[in-house]
Amino acid sequence: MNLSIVEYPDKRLREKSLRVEKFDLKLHEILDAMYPLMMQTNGIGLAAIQVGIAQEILILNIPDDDGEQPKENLIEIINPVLSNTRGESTYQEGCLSVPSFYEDINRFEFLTLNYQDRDGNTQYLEADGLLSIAIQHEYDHLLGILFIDKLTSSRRRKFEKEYKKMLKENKSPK
Ligand code: QAP
Ligand code: CO
Repeated sequence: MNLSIVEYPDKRLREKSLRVEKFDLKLHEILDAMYPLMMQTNGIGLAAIQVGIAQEILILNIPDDDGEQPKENLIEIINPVLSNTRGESTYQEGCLSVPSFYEDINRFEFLTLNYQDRDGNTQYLEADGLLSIAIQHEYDHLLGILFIDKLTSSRRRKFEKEYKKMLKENKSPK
């Protein structure tokens, strides 16, 4: 499967993802194609809608303290349900679908997550720190929400203007 990253302002990023019903080979092929794409593009998290697939699938690979991202750190999350959110934290986020733009975003500090793995088994995790932030960021993708939606309206307008200008300049022939 040859996947590529869907970039803002592509409307597909606004779609709501649907629950996965079948834990079949097709699902495994999607997951197996998402992982190398995320690693090649220097990502730590990727939702299926970012490759144009509107299903509740996301993968995370949070680096260790030494910055390494061994495959053991990979978490595959299907049909997530977020709960017990508490606390507050701010982190400078980015997104593979909004390349080269980073901004401080407020999120919950802690959360718990019920989800399914690639075989349909029920899983549960508790998260804080970067894992918690990454889960919230990717979970938003399933709802068609981007991190830039969380900027104040004035900062958002500034972003729209600058980002569209940047795209235009990058795309124009020399
Ligand atoms: C979401 O984001 C996230 O602009 C994952 O040029 C962000 O992997 C989770 C990336 C912050 C937690 C904290 C962005 C790569 C990767 C870029 C990413 C870029 C190259 C973003
Ligand atoms: Co993102």
